[in-house]
Amino acid sequence: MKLIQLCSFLLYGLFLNAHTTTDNARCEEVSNTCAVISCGTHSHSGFPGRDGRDGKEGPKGEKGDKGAQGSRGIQGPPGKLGPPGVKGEKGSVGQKGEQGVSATSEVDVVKEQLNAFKKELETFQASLTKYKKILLFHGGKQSGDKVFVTNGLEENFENAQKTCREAGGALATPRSAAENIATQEILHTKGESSKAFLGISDLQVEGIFRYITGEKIIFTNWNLGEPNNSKDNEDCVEIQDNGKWNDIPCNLLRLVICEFQ
Ligand code: GN1
Ligand code: CA
Ligand code: CA
Repeated sequence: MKLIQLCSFLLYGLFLNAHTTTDNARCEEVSNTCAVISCGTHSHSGFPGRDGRDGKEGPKGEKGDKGAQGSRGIQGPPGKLGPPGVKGEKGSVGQKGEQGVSATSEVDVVKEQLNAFKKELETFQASLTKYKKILLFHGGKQSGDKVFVTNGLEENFENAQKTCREAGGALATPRSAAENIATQEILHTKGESSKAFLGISDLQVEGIFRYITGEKIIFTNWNLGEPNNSKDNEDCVEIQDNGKWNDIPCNLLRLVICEFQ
């Protein structure tokens, strides 16, 4: 505002002195400061005015050319493992190894072990034969590998079974006519009409007799009309002095005959 006021003031002064002075210096002085001033009289052309103000900002220019490559950035993290490379060439032959243990000496070691085992087995068989002889000496009867023997006592089925198991054997279980005869011969050593339990019962399923091991029986020697499950209470089996079998109640007392093999 002050500059405009000054210009207006000076223009007014020029207008008053325009016809009285020939010196244009003052006009020139003023025109150096004001935007548009026409100096001099109407009959003479004045000094050229000053340049105008800057125009409005022009429209956005076209995209410039691609700049020069920037400086190298810092190293990134390591990438994923690449695919396996091409197989390399075959290496040179290695050094000769130490001499191995000969195959024949290994066989010899096994042979020695086998011979030692055979000797142990022979010793064991000898002692078994010895104990079987002792059983036979005590009234035992042999059939095949089995030896049947009694302790001379009468017990119920459960206790008779337990007695034989604790002695390392099992309740007499004849699986053939020969074994049945051997069992019958034990009875004869205890006098007439003696009877003994066998290791057979139908305790699990009525009417289906099985060995106490759970297997189905493969040999029977039932008396005529047996087993009859008399009074619906006969699940154990006795062998009578004639060698025949009869089902009886398990709580009755019978001679204990065990088998060892
Ligand atoms: C005996 O006593 P009785 O007849 O009910 C036997 C049964 C025989 C039956 C044969 C405990 O029964 O096992 O099947 O004779 N009972 C006993 O006649 O020995
Ligand atoms: Ca029965
Ligand atoms: Ca019966």
